[in-house]
Parts: sequence; structure tokens; C-alpha cells
Amino acid sequence: MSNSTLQNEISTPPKIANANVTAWVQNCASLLNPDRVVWIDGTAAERKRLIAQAVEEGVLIQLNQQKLPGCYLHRSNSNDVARSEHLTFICTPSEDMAGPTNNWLETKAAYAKLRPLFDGCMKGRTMYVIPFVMGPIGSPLAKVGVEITDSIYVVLNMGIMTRMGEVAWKQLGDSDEFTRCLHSLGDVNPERRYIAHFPLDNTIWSFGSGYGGNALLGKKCLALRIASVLGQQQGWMAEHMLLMGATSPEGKKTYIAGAFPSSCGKTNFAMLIPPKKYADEGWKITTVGDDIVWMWVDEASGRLRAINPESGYFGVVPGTSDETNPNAMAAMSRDTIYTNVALLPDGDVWWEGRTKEPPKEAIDWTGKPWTPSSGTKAAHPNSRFTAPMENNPALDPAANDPNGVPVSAIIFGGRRSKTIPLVFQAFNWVHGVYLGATLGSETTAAATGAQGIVRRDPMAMLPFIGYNIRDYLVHWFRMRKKMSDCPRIFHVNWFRKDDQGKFLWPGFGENMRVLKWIIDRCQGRAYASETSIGWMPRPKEIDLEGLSITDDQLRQLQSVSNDEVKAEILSQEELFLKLAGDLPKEMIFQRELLVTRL
Ligand code: GTP
Ligand code: SPV
Ligand code: MN
Repeated sequence: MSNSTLQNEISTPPKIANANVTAWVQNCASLLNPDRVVWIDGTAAERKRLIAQAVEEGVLIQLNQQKLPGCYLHRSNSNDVARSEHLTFICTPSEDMAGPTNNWLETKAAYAKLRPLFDGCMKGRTMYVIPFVMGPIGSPLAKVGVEITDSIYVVLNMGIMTRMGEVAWKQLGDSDEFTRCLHSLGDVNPERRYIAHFPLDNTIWSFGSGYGGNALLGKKCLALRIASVLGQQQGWMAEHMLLMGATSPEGKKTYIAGAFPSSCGKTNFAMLIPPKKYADEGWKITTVGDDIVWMWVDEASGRLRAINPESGYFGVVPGTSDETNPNAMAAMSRDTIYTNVALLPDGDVWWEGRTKEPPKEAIDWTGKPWTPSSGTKAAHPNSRFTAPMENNPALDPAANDPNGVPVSAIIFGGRRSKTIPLVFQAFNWVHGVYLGATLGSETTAAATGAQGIVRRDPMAMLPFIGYNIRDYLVHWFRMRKKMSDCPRIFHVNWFRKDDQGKFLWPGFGENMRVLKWIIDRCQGRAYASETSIGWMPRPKEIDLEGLSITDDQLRQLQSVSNDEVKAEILSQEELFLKLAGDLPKEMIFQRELLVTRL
């Protein structure tokens, strides 16, 4: 294509577009050489048009519109079904900036390596320009990004997950402060897949994947990796956390943030529906966010406040049902993009756990005929739904509030079949940071690689800290000094199993019983016993009424074995040794105190 045609095709940015953005888009277009450039405006009419086009191109399959109005199915490449952590890089001048837990590429070397991949990669394709905002409009923390992509699926998902279109131009004004997000599917080949972050340039280059956190660059790339760097520099925090409100029968509202690693229960906890007894008493749970929070210390109150930078949910589908998570089921009943679930003959969708009885036949996530005797999963274990947060019947009224909500508790939680009790409370902030930093969890299908292996996942942020973990931990310790009153910190584990491999705790809505104790602790209402690992509810302190759990089973759920704690301390060395001489002294002191308590 001649330069003049290209010029002509690009010269139609909206009047409101920012000159710094148009200049950058011009540069990118010269590199990418697309056939067309489309500026996304975020309107409903545009969305309708793009969906029709995606269906025509075979990117989306229209589902049964009577049962699932506005819902579509997307099948991703079978080599592209989860985040690829080993192909994710932090690109900085020095390796020390990325630290021992990130894959590092030197900035110039990274650009040099990736530029040839992007060179001409959009020939024959359409290049979409997506202006978007992360954060409620008007929030001082809200950030503008512009994503260039050749994936219509990415455009449609970004339309749900972010505040997209004109709002971004308005927020940006004539500033140069926007994250430059460059994305191409390339040939969707893991051999040529890079998710590269350039925090010093406020830039993300992602090539070769169309999946979730690899491709929706506002999410993990901007709102966690880039934002965590900004937060460290500017004194706020970007965390992999859910954010929920709990209203007590007396009408008192408590906001709780929770960091659980990928596929360890954030969405489900954030959308929790209290068991009947609690609902009858007047307990109500509302969702602010299910995956990411940005938190800062409010100067007037000295308290931690938080917003959810996203506007939709990219949630795990398997295991979700009318029993486990009715709010999620409602949220994904309309205007939802399903990725890698099974298709039923009547245009409905199915996944493992949706119903007790599997369907007689289906088309599996790869597009092949499937029956219950196929011996394979009908839906991919990391299949997802993308739904607007407005679809959630339990959406918190403050979800769009630029001033955010005050945080009273932070909960860390891992997926641990053994060793770790249902719930305990940290002695104080520093001890809580130690608990978060040493969080262990069994790996899941949310990232490619082996599953079910316990790894250290500090604050559930191991794959998302955009800088040196040493500085990240110091940042957590320092944040305390800015607060006059700090959130209480807790640790939970919904996933402990008995010797037969069965979950000991019913989980989901029943987690309300644990949450109630947590809230009562925050309000100074519940008692606790001091143990070697922290404060634990006394017997009878966790309400079991209506559950088939005996006091004995609860004791088993809460049991702490000194030998197992010792083994746990040894396995924490995996992380401590990586940090070597850089381990913050608070971490060393906390470990020593724990050892002396055993
Ligand atoms: P990401 O979106 O990957 O960050 O995951 P997440 O932390 O939001 O996890 P999510 O709530 O989607 O849950 C992941 C899986 O764990 C799903 O299959 C859920 O059904 C299951 N799960 C969630 N909560 C519980 C629980 O309390 N008990 C049990 N047994 N399973 C749960
Ligand atoms: C996670 O893996 O933590 C997710 C899904 O929330 S993704 O957006 O793909 O990162
Ligand atoms: Mn997540």
C-alpha cells in the first residue's frame, strides 16, 4: 500500500482525538502496514456493527438469542488458552529493576527483538484503535490507555472490560500521559509470542496471543504490571484483588479486599450470596470488583480507599452454576462473550459444573463433537465469560464512584489441599504483609504450565508485579506509615481436603460464615485465640448452623501442625533465596518470630 493511501485511511481520527495519540498511531501504522485503520468510538451502534462483522468472519458464533440475548461464543486457538507467564517480560535498562521474579529483557534489545515481528504484521488486516479509561471516570487514579490491535475479539472484550471511546479522549485532553498498548495476533504461534512491558515508556507490546490477560492490555498488563510501577513511584497500590461490600443487619457497611491467586475464588467471593439464615437476618453482599483494585491512602481520614479500574468481569466459567454463583450466572445471561465453552445443539452453552448431569451431546471448546463418554473436558478448564459489571444483580452502588470505598480488611487466600487452615488473622500489618508475601497456592489452568503444584505467589501478584519484588515488599511495609488506621489482614483457604480428596469446607455462599467472623474482628466484636500462626476463631466462633459439618471436622479444617508449619517455612525459602541479600528485614524478623513461636 502506498504511503499516500495509508495517510488517507488513517487521516480520519475523530475530531476529539488527542494529537499525541494520532502521532503515535501514525507511527504504528507505518510499522504495522494495515489495510485499514478503524478508530473505535465505543457507541452501541458501533458494537452492533462489529459483532455482526465478527460473526461473519467466524470469530464469534451467535448463541441462542432467546435463551442468551446478546451472547456469543468465541473459540481461541488451542495453543492460546491462558496467560503465558514464561513469555511475559518486564523490559527495563537494568535487570535489577525487574528483579528476580520477572522475566527480563533489556529495553533496547526488547524493542529490537519485537519490532521485526510487528513489521508489516497487519498487512491484509484491519488495525483498530481503542481509546479506553481504567478506573471510574473522574477518579484521580483513573488512567487512559490506547490499544492498537488487529483482533476484533479484543475490541469487543475491551468494550466490556473498560470504559471505552469518547470518555478516554475527554479524560486525556491534550496530555501525553497514556499507556501505549500495541497488540497483534501475529500468527498466534507460541514460538513467536511475547507480552512485553516497558514501564519507563508507559508502553506494552504484545504479540502472538489473542487470549485474556495476554491481549486485553488494559487488564493485567496496564492495570497491574504498569500500574504497580506507578503506584510504587507515587505512593499507591495496584493489586490482584477482589473488592466487596458487606452490609450488616444494622446497616453498617464494611468493605473487604481479597488477594487470591488466579482461579482461586476472587470472582466467586466477590459475588457471594449469603446463606438463607444470613440473608433473613439482613446480611447483604455487593461487588465493587472481582480481579483488580487500586488503593491509596485518603489524607483526610488516614484510611486506605480503593477503586476497581475495570468495568466488567473476565471470569472463570467451569464450576459456575446456579448453586455456586447465581450472580455470575445472571451476569452472563446476556451481553456476554463466552470463550472456549461447549456449544449445545440448541445454541445454549455448557461447561463442567454447570449442571450435575452432563448434556447428551455437545460441540466441545475445540469445535469437535463431544459426548459424556468422550473422556475429555467439553469446556476448557480456563474457559471464561466476559460480562459487563452492570449485569451483576449485586453490583455495589459505589462501583462507579471516583472516590472509591474505604477498605477495612484485606484477605489473602490460596488454594491449598493441605496444611493451611480455613481462616486466621495476622497479628498486625507487618505480620500480614509477611503472610501475603509468603502466600502459597497450587497452580491452576489460568496460566499455561503444570497444575496443582504449590508455588509461592506473593500477594497473588507473582505474575503481575511490574518491578523488583524487593521494592514491592518494601512498598507494602511503607504504606502502613501513611495510614492512621490500617485494614486488618486475614488469611483464608477454601480448598483444604480430607484424606479422600474431598473439600472439607462447602465454600461459595457458605464462605459468608468466615466473612462474618472477619467483619466482626474488624469491628472489634469477635473473640480469637492466639496461636503460633495468628489469631484464630475459638471453637463455636464460626457458625455451623445448617451445615452438615461437625465440630470435629471444623477442628480438622482449622488444625495447624507444627511439623507442617516447619515444612512450610522451608518451602518459603524458594522465595527468600531468590531475594537473597535483598530480603526486607521485616520479612526476616517475622520468620524468626514465627520460628520462636513454634
Ligand atoms: P481469576 O479470574 O483467574 O483471577 O480467578 P478468580 O480468583 O476470580 O477465581 P474464581 O472465583 O473464578 O474461581 C476459580 C475456580 O474456583 C472456579 O472453578 C470456582 O468454581 C472455584 N471456586 C471458587 N470459590 C470456591 C470455593 O469457595 N470453594 C471451592 N471448592 N471452589 C471454589
Ligand atoms: C488471571 O489469570 O488472573 C485472570 C485471567 O484474571 S487473565 O485476564 O487471563 O489474566
Ligand atoms: Mn485474575
